[in-house]
Amino acid sequence: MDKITDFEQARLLYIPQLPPALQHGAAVEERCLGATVAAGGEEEIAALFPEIFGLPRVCFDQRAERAEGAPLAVGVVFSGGQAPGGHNVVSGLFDGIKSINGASRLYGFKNGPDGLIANKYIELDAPLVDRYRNTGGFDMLCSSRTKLERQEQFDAVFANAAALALSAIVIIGGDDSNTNACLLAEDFARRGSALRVVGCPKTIDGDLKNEYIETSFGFDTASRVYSNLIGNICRDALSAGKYWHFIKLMGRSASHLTLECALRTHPNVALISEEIRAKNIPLSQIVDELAAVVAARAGEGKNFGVALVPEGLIEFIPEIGVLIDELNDIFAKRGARIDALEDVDRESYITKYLSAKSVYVYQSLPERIRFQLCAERDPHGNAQVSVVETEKLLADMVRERLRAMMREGRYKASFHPAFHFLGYEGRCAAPSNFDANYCYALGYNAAALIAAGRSGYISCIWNMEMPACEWKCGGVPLTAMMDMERRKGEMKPVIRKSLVDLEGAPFKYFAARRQLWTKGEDYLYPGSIQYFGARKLCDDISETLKLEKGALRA
Ligand code: FBP
Repeated sequence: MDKITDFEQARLLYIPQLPPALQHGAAVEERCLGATVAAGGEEEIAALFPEIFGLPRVCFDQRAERAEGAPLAVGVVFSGGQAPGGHNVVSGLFDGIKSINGASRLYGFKNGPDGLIANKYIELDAPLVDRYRNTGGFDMLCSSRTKLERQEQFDAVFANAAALALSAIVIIGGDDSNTNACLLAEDFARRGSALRVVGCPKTIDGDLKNEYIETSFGFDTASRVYSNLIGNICRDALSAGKYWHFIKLMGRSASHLTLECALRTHPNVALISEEIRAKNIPLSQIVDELAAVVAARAGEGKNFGVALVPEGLIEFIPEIGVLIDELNDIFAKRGARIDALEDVDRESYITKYLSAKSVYVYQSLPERIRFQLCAERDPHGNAQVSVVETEKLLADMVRERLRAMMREGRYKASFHPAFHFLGYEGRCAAPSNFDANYCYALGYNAAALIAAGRSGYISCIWNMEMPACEWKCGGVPLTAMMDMERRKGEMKPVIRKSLVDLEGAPFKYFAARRQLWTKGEDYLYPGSIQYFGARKLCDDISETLKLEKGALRA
C-alpha cells in the first residue's frame, strides 16, 4: 500500500458515526431484554449448547461519563467470503477496546479460521489499522471458509488464545461462520474459561438477518455496485436494441441481492428463487415463461431485454434441488472415492447412487452443467453454485424453445443472448457510507459486548432506517438464531438463513410492478456509489431495508 489513489486518500479521512450509546466509549450501561429460545429445533439446540443456551438479549445505553475498564486482549478473524466494510469492523473494534483501556491489544488472525487453528497472527497497531479505515476487502488479514467442528481444532484455538492471554475472539462472518462462533463459545464455557466469543454479521448475500439482525454488512455496497452495472447494461440494451442480457447475481441461496437490484433498476425479468420453489415451478416452465417474454417483446419489435438470474436459483428449481441434495449426500459419504476416480468414470459411479428420478433429471442437463454440479463441495458440504452457469443453461433452453415456436410460426425474430456474472466485482468495493458506519459500529459494539462479559453473542445494531447517529445497539445470543439442518448427510445445528419472504414488503412491491417492467423499458440508472456530497445521495439505505422498515410503502 505504498501508493494510494486520491479517492482512497480522501476516503481514509471519513469518520464513521457511532450510535449514541457508544459515543462515550465502549464501556456502556447494559439492559437485559429477556431470555431467548432457538429459531427451531429447540430441544436439540438446548441440549447441544447447555452452557450458553437461553441467555438474554441485551441492549446498551450510554454511560453518563466515560469509564475505564481493565485492558483487553482480543483476537479478530475474517471468515467466509469477502464483504465491503470488514476493515471497518476491525477499526471499530480497535477503537472500542482502546476506549476501554489504552493498553488493550488487538491481534488479527491471518487467513480466516485456519489462522486461529495454526496460530498465525499479527498484532494490529494504530498505524496499521489507520491504513485500512473505510477501505474495501479483507486483505488486511485475508479469509478462509474452514469449518470449526472437530475437538482438536477447538483445542488448538483454545491453546493459541491462552498463549496470547486473550480475553475474547471476534469472528466476522456469515451464517456458517457465526455457527462456528457459537460452537467455540460453548466449548470455552464448558472448559470453565472466561474467554469470550462474539460474532459480527457479514455477507453480501443479505441472508444473515432475522428478527434480531436488520441486515448483514456488505449487502448495501455490493447491491449498489451491481445495480450500477445493471443500469449501464439496461441502457446498452436499449441503445443497441439487439441483445438479451442474462445477468447472474451472487447470492449462494437467497435472492435478496437479485431482488434489491431489481428494485433499483427495473429489469424486464428478475427470477426469485424462493418464489420458484414455493410455487413448485419446474425448469421447463421457467423456460416457457422466459421464451414467452422474449417472443412478446420481439412481437413489438424489441429484440432486447435484461433478465436477472440469482446464483442460488439452480438449487431452488424443485427437481434440480432434489438432485443437488442427493449429490451432496453422495459426496459426503463417498467424496474420497469420487475424488480418486478419473473424470470419465465419475458420472457412472455417481449415478449409481442417485434415485431414478434424479438420474433422469441429471441426464437431461447439458454436459457442462452436469460437470459443474459435480464440482468439489465447499467446506460445509454444499454444491458451489457460483460455478454453475445457470444463466447459460436458461438461455440455451430458451433458444431451443424459440426455435420450436418459430417452426410453429409463433416467433419470427432472432435471439442473441449476452452473459454476465456479477459477484466478485462487488465483494471488495469501498464500503458505502451505510456500510462504513454500520461496520465501524458493529466492531465498536463488539468491544462493548466483550467488556460486558458476554460470550456466544452476535453484535447487533438496530433502528437502521434512521440516520446513523440515531442507531441503537446491543447483542443477541447466537443460539437464538439456530436451528437443526441437514449438512453432509447429518443433522447439524446451524444459524438459520433468511430467504426472501414472499409475504414481505420488498417482494410484494416487486411483484406488483414486474409485469409493467416486462413489457416496457422502465429501466432505472442508479449510477455509482456516491461517497462525497449530498446526504440524499451518500447516506441513502437499501430499498429492501426501506420497504421492510415501512420507510417506503409497498
Ligand atoms: P459468505 O456467505 O461467506 O459471505 O459468501 C457469500 C458468497 O459471496 C456467495 O454469494 C457466493 O456463492 C460465494 O460467496 C462464493 O464463494 P467463493 O468466494 O468461495 O468463490
